[in-house]
Amino acid sequence: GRQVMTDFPGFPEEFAERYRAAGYWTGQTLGDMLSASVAAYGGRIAVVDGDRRWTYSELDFRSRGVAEGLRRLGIERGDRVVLQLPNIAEFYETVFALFRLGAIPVFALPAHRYSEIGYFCRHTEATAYIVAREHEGYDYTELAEQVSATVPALRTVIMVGEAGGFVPFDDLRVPPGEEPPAPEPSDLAFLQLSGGSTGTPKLIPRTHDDYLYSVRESARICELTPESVYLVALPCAHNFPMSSPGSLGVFYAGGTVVLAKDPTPGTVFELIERERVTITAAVPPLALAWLAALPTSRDLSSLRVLQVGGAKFGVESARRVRPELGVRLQQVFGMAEGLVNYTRYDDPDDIVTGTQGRPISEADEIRILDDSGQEVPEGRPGHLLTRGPYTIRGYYRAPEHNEEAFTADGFYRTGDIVSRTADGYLVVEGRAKEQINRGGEKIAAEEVENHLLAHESVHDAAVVPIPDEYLGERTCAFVIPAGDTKPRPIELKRFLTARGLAAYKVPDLVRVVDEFPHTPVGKVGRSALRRAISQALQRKD
Ligand code: J2J
Repeated sequence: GRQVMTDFPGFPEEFAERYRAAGYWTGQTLGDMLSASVAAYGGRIAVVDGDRRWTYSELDFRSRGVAEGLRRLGIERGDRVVLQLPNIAEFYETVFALFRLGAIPVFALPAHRYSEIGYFCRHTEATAYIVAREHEGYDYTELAEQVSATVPALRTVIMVGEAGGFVPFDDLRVPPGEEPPAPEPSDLAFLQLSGGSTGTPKLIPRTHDDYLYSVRESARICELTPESVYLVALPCAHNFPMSSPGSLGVFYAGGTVVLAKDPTPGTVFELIERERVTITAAVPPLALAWLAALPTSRDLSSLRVLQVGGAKFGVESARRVRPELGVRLQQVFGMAEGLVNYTRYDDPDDIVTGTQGRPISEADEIRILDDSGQEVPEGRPGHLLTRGPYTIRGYYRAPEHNEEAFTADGFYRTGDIVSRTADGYLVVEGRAKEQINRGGEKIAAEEVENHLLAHESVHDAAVVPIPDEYLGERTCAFVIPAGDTKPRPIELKRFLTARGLAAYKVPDLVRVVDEFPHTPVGKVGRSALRRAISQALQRKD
């Protein structure tokens, strides 16, 4: 079935017309984009995964085959398909197959477990789940069994590798069939994950038109060419390595995407040397881990650009990149909801190290407001709101949350506190949303709190960030016991893991307390809790 309008608020027609007239939206689909690159660069290498090297023509042929395989399994236009693959070439084969069919990938991460995957499947009424058998020592069989046993709408589980009782991915590899009718460029292309700040994860509906605009402009800003070799060290399904400029930017430009199976310096440096990688992207702790592994006997001389984003890269760290790694730093402040900011290659050093960049587009509307909704003076911190040609107007199937997260005139409340320089560069100063940014991995406080509240010995829970030298932030859960038995921290952590919560969301610290501080309006005083735990930890040092 086709998407119905009520699934999410799209761009108002007046804006869509404006974005088309300005040439931002070109009427191409992501499948068309690949076809254009096949026509121009067919014999060049598109994807490298270990010993596998696929040209553009091969990637295209394979994805057409997989599209036919999926069609034979009954997957059709508009169907949601939860995709949970590590950094392997099958990811791109499948994504383009789904784009061609007009089916909607839901981009889960390898770290997700039953709590997340079950929710994505149910909330989107997914008909299929595609997962790899093993990654980083974890066997996904049990997860897949649990999901297929508990989600009635799910008809098919497809597994890459030893598939057991599931459909082996190799079964999808049939000769391409008749070209399926192309999706509309204004259609929903996929659902991306939001870092979120609410009890349930939010899904982000992106259209072909809007996403391709951000991909094309990102490729231009990052000067990608057919000679570019981009290393995917972050999880390939995340918005940053997918589109800023990421793998899709590289496919648009005719370059080569190299997949790293893990982001350790050993793996990454070896691939940079072997594949002559020119650009890669990292979150701050990863960039620091790479810097800490220097000097290396590997030849990193091909590398030109290190992009860092996903969390604040402190100015002291930022200053180390060029002298120590010998490459240009590019800061990237983006969000899967849309808006992406880059420092530009010709920016002076103090902008590159001291800001998080400026928006992709002159059509990105930026508002920085104080608590009462008034514009703040230049250079002062305030709430960042944004609207533009590639920023969503609402989450998927979340009408109530959309009332809060978007203004009546369609601005997205990012929850980030930023200031703006005279030249229009943004500096991330903090956050107003109840979220922990654990080295780029986003954790919604309320989601973890809800899981804690399900424990019989927990009366109340508040999850807050605590500063961490390496990760930027870690997670601390404060809990008030129910009755006389104090729950033990290790027991609560095991409880969350057993409930199928992704490991990165399990609190690093658990503190059992008698009560929470409260704000004057009676809400839990999160900032007081944050201060209390930071001070207690400092006293310990
Ligand atoms: C501080 N905070 C940042 C930065 C993101 C490119 C790059 C990153 C993402 C991403 C992305 C930050 N400094 N440089 O999608 O295309 C925090 C902000 C933001 C949230 C979005 C992309 N870069 N952040 O990180 O959807 O709080 O996207 O609102 O995962 O990460 O998270 P996410």
